[in-house]
Amino acid sequence: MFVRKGKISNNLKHLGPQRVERLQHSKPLSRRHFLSHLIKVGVAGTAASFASPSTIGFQSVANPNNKTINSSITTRPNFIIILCDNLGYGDVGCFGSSLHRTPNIDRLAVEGMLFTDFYATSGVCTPSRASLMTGCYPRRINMHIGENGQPVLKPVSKKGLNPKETTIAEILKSKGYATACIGKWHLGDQLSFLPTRQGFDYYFGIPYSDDMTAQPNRNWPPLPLMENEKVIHAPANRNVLTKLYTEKAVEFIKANKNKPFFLYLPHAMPGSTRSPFASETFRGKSRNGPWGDSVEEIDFSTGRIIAALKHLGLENNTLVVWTSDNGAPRRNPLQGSNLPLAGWGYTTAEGGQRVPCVMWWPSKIPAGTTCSELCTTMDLLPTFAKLAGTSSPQDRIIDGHDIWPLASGRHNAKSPYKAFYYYYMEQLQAIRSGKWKLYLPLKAKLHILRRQTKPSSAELYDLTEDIGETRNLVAEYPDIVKHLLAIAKKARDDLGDMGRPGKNQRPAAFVDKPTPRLLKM
Ligand SMILES: [Ca+2]
Repeated sequence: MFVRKGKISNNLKHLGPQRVERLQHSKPLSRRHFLSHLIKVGVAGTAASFASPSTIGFQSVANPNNKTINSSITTRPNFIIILCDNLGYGDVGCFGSSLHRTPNIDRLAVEGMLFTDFYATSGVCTPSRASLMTGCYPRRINMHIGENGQPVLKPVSKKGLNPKETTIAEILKSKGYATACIGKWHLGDQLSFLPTRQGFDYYFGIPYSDDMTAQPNRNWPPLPLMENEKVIHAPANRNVLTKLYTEKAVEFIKANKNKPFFLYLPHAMPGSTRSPFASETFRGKSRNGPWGDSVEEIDFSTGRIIAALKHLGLENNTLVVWTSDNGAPRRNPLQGSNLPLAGWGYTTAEGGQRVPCVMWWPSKIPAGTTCSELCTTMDLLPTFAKLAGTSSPQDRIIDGHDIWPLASGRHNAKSPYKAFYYYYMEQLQAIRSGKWKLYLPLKAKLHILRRQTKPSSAELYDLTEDIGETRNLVAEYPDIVKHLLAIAKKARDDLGDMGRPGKNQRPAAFVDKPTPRLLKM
C-alpha cells in the first residue's frame, strides 16, 4: 500500500530526516502502484475541475489509442521551458503532492503528457543547466565542476560555458526565432558568458543562484538583477523575483506573438536558500512554510503564462516543457519532497536527479497521457531542433536525442537511451539501463558538497518494481551487474572519471581577470 506522498512529509515533519528516510524506504513501491496513485491523488483529482471527462485518460503507456493526433509539424512552433530550481519529484500535485496546491501545473498534465522517468544530468545547478542548454553531459563540455573544483560556479568566476558550444537558443535563433532567457542563468557571470552571448536576444534575471549574496570575506557583489548585460538593481529584492519573471515572460510572449519564439524561464525558486522567497500574495499562505509558498507562486506563474498563450491564440502552436533542475535537497526540518523516490538533491540518488516533467502542446501532445520511458533534459535541444526544421550540431557529440516520437504519443515509441550515466561532480557513481540502476562500488564516494567521502559497495535496483530503491539485488543478478559495469567502463573512456580525462571531452572557457557584475549609477 502507498501513503500519500505529501502527507508523509507533512505529518512526519517533527521527525528528523533520517527517520523519515527510513519510513520513505520501508516498503517497495512499484511503478504500477505509483501510476495508480497518481490517478487517485494527482491528475484525476484535478481533472474534474479543469477538463471534460472525455479528454481524461491517464494511461500507463505513451500512446493512447483513443486519440487521433497529427504529430507532423508544418509550421515552426514556439517553445517555452519552465525550469524550477531544486523543486522535488513529489512537490507538485500531478506527481502526488497533497501538501502543495498546484492546480495550474496539474492542469498541464491533464491537458498534456506527464513524464515519470525524466532526468536532470546532475544533482546540482550548473552542470544540470549546462546539459539542458547544450544537449550534452556536463563532463562532455567540462561544466561538471566550478573553477576551483566546487560543485557549481560561484560569482566572479573565471569559468563559463564555452561560447563555442551551441545552445538551444543559438539553434533556434538561426531559424528566425526570437529568444529570451528570464531567470537564473548560472553558466558564467562574465560578460562573455552571459545569455546575451549565447544566443538569447534578451536576458532578465540573476546570473547565478539567489543565495550567492555579498559576503564580508568574499569578492561577491550585492546580488545583481540584470537586464541584458546591465545590472539594473542590487541587491535584488528576492521576494518579487517570481512575480517579475512572470511579468517579463508574459511581455515577451505578447511582443512576439506573430513570430516564432523561444522562452527559457529558469525560476530562482524554491532554490538554495534555507527560506525560499515569495511575493506578499503568497507569503505565509501555503501549508508548507516558505518552500510551499514559493512552489504555489510558481504554480500561479505557470497559470498566467498558459492563460497568456490561450488569450493570444498561441496554445496550438506552442510546446511548453515544465520541469526542475534537480531534486529537493535535504533540510531539517523537511521542506521539499522527492517522494516516492529515495534520497535528496545534490546526490545521484533517484531523488537527486529524477525530476517532475510535464509537456504540453494541446494540438500535438495527447492529453492526459503519461510517458514512463527514460528521457532527460539533454533531449530538449535535439527535439526542439527537429521541430523547428533543423538538427543538432553535426560536428560534435551531442548526448541527447529527439524524443518527439515519445512526446507525440507514437505507438510503441521507446527510450532512445541504452544507458544513462549519473555523475556527481567529476565522479561516475551510477548507471541506469532499462529498468536497472547500479550504484558502482567506490573506494571513496564523493558526498554532498564534498564534505566527506566514504567507501560504498555496489547496489542494484529494479526501478520498475522498486521505485524507492529499497531492495539491493546485487547478489541475485550477477550478470546484470557485469553488464552495467561494462557500460561504466565505456562511460569512463568516453567522459572520464575523477582526475582521469575522457577521450571525448571538450573544454569549458575561462577569462583571465573576472569582474563582479555591479550596479553603475
Ligand atoms: Ca538546482
